[in-house]
Amino acid sequence: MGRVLGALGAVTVLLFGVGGSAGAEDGYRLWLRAEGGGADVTLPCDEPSETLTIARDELSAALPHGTVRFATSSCRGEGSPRLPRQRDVGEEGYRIAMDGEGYVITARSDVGALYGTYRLIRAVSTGEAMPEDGLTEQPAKRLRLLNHWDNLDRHVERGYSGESIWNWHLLPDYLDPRYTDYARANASIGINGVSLTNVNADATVLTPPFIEKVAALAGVFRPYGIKVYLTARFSAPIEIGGLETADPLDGEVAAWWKAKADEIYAAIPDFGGFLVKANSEGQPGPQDYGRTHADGANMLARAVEPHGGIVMWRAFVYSAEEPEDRVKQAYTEFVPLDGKFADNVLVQVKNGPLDFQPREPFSPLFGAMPKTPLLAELQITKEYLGFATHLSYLGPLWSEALTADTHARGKDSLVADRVDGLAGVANIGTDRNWSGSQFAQANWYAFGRLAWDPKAEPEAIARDWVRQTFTDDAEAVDRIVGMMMRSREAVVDYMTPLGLTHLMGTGHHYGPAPWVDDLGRADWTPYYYHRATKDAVGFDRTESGSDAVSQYHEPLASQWNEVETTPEELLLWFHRVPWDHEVKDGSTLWQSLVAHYDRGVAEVQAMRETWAGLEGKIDEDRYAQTADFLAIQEKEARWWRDASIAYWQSVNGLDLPEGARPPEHDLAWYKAQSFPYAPGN
Ligand code: BDP
Repeated sequence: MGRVLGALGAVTVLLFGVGGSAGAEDGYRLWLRAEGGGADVTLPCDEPSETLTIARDELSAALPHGTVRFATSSCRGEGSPRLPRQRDVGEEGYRIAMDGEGYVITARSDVGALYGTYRLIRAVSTGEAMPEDGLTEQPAKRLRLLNHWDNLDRHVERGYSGESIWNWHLLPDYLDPRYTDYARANASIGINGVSLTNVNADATVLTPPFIEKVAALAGVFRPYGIKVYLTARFSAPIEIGGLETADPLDGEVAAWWKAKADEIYAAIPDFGGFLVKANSEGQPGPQDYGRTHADGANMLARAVEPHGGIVMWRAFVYSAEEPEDRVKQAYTEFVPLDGKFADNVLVQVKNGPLDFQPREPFSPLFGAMPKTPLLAELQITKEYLGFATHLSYLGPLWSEALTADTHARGKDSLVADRVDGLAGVANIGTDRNWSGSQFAQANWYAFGRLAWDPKAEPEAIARDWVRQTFTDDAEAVDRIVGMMMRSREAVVDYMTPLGLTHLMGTGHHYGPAPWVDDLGRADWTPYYYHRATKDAVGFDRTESGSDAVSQYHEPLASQWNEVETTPEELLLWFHRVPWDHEVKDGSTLWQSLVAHYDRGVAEVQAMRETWAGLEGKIDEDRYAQTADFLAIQEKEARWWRDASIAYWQSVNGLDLPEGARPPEHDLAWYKAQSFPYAPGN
C-alpha cells in the first residue's frame, strides 16, 4: 500500500498565464513550476554546503507547507536520522521517508540530497504515492551527460532553438543567470556532466583565455553536481601548440596533451575529461598518421588519468573511401580494437548504426565489444525528425534502443545493461523556452530520466513531464500523454516507414528528397539507402547482400536475414523487396507503404484535434504556440507523404492503391520546391 506523498497538499501549479516570477507562462520554467513557499526546511549544520543550501531553498519554494529534515555525511546533528547504506544509495542516491514530523531526506553525499530534493518535488507535484517504507533510489548509470554541439561563435550545429547559451564573449566576467537555471534544470533530472562544445571541434577552447571561461561555467555547475567536459580537436597540438604533428605515438605530442590536461585541471580540479570525434567527416585523427583509434584515445587517456578524467571516443566514423555499406563501418573499425583501450576510455556509440534516424535497429557494437566500456549516444535535438517544430516524443525511440536485446551473452543481454552511461546531443539554446518548442522540452526531460534509469517506462516519464509542465487535470494529462506516445511512430510513418531511412533533404535534413542521387559521396544520398527501381526497393543487408546482418548475434542474424522473420518496421532496412511483395496484412508492399504515409498524416491530424480540445485547459501562450506548430507539422506531414508517393510512382510506375488520394502536385513540383528556410548545419 502506498501513501500519497502529496499528502501535504498538491503543489500549486501556476495558473493559466497569470502571475509568477516569469510573468505569463512562456515555457522558461520548464518542468520546474511547483510553487509553495510554505515549508519549513532544516539543515542540521551551521555551514551547509552550497549544494545543501540549494536543496533547502528549492524545497521551501516548492512545497506549500510541512517540514523537511535533511542528513548527509557533511551535515548532520544530534538526533539526525541515520544515513542510508552505501550499497543502497551509492554516492548519488538518496532516501526519502516520512516520520511523524514530516519528510526526511538522507543521503551520503550532498548531491544525493539534492537529487532527493528534486525527486520529492516531483512526487508531490505529480501526486505520486510513496511506499510506506519510503523511497530509496540511486542512478543506474554513473555517466549522465549532455553533449552540446555548440560552436565558439554561438552557432549550434543542428540546433533549432536559437544560439548557444554559452556567451563566450562575456565569460568569465559575466555569469548569465541562465547558466544557473540551466544547471538547476539538469540537476532536477539527474544530469551530472556536460560537454560544452561541438564534436566538430575548435582547438581554441583549449587555449588559456577559454580555459578561464570554462572554469567560470564549471563554478556555476559544481554545486549542482555537474562536471564540465570539452571536445578535443585531435590536431590541437599543431593548431595551438606549434608542433608539426599530432601523431599520438610522438613523445612531444603526448607531452603536449599531458601539459594541457595539467593546465585544465589546475583551473578546474573536477574537470570531467575529453570527448573526441576523430577520423570522421573530415575531422583529424590518429589514422592521419597510420595509427588506430585506440592509439589516439589511449594517448589522451594517459593525459587525464592522473586527475581522474575520462576520454569519450566516438564510434561514429566514416572512412575516406566510400564503403560498400555505410552502416557496417563503425563495427568494422572498432571491433578489432576491443580490449585495446585504456581503462578510462569509453567508446561512445550512437543508438543505431547509421545516424539518429526516426527508426534504425540498435547498433551492433553494443553486442560486440565486451572488453570496452561503452556509452550510448542519443540525439535529443531532432535533426532527422522535423526539428523543433514537429511534435515527436523520443522516449519510445530511445527506450526501443536501450531495451533491445543484443543476445551477446544469451537472452536478456540488454543494451541498457551494457552501457556505463548515456550521452544526449542537447536541444538547448537561447530561445525563451530553451528547446525551440514546448514539447521539445519533454525530450530533454526524458533523456535525463532515462540516463538515470534506462529501463524506465517512456509513458510514465511522459506522464510526469506533463503533470509537472502543463496541468494536473487527469483527463488532459491522459490526452496529452496519448499524443506524445504515438508521435514518434507518426513521424516514422510520414517520413520513412517500413525500414526506409535517410530520405531527408540534402545538408539541412529537413523535408523529403528521396530523389537525390548525385552528391559528393554515394552514401550521402537518399538513393543509396532506398535503391528503388521499377521492380524493387530497399537495401539488401542479408548474407547475399552487404551481410550487415552478420554483425548481430544469433538468433537476430538469422531472423533478420529472412524477409519472413524480419519485423516489418525494419523490412527495407535489411531487404530489397519487390513492390508486389505480400506483407503480413495481405496487402502489397506498395499498398502498405501508402497506408503508412496516410496513417502518419492522420495521426498528426488527430494530434491537432486532441490539442484543440485542450484549449482553456493549457495556459494561452503555450497552447497557441503548440497549436500553430501542429498546423505546420500537418502541412509538412502531407508534404512528406505526397512528395514521397510522387517519387515512388515515378520509379515503380504503379497506380495508387484504390481510394488513396493522389499527391497534390506532380513530382517536378516537389523537386523544384526550394525548401522553406531551414537552419543548415
Ligand atoms: C550527423 C550530423 C552532423 C554531426 C554528425 C556527428 O549531421 O552535423 O557532426 O552527425 O554526430 O548526424 O558527428
